[in-house]
Amino acid sequence: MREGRAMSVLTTRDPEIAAAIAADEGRQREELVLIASENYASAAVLEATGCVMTNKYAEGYPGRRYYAGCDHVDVAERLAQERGKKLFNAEHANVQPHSGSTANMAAYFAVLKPGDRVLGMRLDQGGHLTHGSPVNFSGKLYEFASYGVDRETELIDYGEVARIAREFKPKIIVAGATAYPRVIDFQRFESIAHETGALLMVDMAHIAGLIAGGVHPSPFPHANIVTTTTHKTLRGPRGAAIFCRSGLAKAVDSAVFPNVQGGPLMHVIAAKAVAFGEALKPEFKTYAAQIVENARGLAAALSAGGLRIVSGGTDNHLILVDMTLLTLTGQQAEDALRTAGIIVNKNTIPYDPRPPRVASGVRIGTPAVTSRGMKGPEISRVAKFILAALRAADKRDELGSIRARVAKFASQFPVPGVSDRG
Ligand code: DSN
Repeated sequence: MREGRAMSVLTTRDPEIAAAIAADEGRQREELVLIASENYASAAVLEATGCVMTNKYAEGYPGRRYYAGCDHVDVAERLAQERGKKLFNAEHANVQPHSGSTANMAAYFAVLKPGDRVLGMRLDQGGHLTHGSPVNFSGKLYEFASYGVDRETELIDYGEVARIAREFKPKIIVAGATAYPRVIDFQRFESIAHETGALLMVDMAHIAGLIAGGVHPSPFPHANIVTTTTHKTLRGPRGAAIFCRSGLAKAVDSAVFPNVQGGPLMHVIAAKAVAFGEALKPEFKTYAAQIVENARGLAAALSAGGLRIVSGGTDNHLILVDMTLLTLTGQQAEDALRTAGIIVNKNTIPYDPRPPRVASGVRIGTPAVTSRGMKGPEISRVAKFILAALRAADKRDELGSIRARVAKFASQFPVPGVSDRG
């Protein structure tokens, strides 16, 4: 067991934390993790994340650090950079951002001045806080306009993107989403950016693993800057990276350090290198294709069970399910599913009359269950559990008995990186 030695030390020295970690391992084993942005990192990624490189200060970049003793962390960071560039066919990689938000902040700082105009996707139709929400630094520092999806098709309205871009004249157009189940046409975004004199930034955090696996079109070479997290479909450690064309390399690097961050997390950078290496292997393509096949299978089964799937289906790792037909809110659906051991998040649907804290839908993703080895037949079981829990939303006893069945079912699948060595 990977955790054997480390956990025995922790169990003795800090039993409270050891117990909390063990309990979360149990939760991850017994529940169905269907949060679209979560995944299971491999044993190798976990080992690197927990390694001694956490002890090292390495402000700067490989070969030009502000501290001595960086030879070995330089090896790790160079490997992460090289593997990341190869994986995404990018000219330059910065692997230091601690999170998706700091990656987006650094990307903006690299090319914008405060007050500059940016066009991004509406948060309530699938965007992200850092794409211009007024409660986020992005909406406070820059002047944002936003585009959304068509009311009928629930697909990105590229005509609207072009219309707004022509009028608003943003310095950057941001493409990328956290709750959009369809292919994003980066080539189309590029031509709109080109026509209106904007730069194109792509936030590929959710779909990076699908792009790496060749099952979603790549933002390269269409975008000027591409940001990503490393822990979602990519299955790496919690963190982020920025890729860009060579011409922007200097601006991006100095935006990350020293502008936004100080010392990089070298243990996490080592783990990013491991994850990029894993994603370069041929079997990652099979994994990425299975994520999408599972999401499509889940959408079809839930639709056959009477639920409305936003946009009629999915092309990627997630589905948005409208709970209105069941007369449940997104919050009620999330609660019922959680009680049954099925973990999703409530989510607004396009043109949602309800606020985000209540919402009318749930977002369901397949990356984590795919990492546990689930395929078609298991996804049918998952859909049956979901439908049963939603129909029993106000019956706690029934939800409790579904929870027991879910735990028995889920426990048959190893938790990657913990109960196996995968
Ligand atoms: N919080 C992430 C998600 O769940 O989509 C985005 O940062």
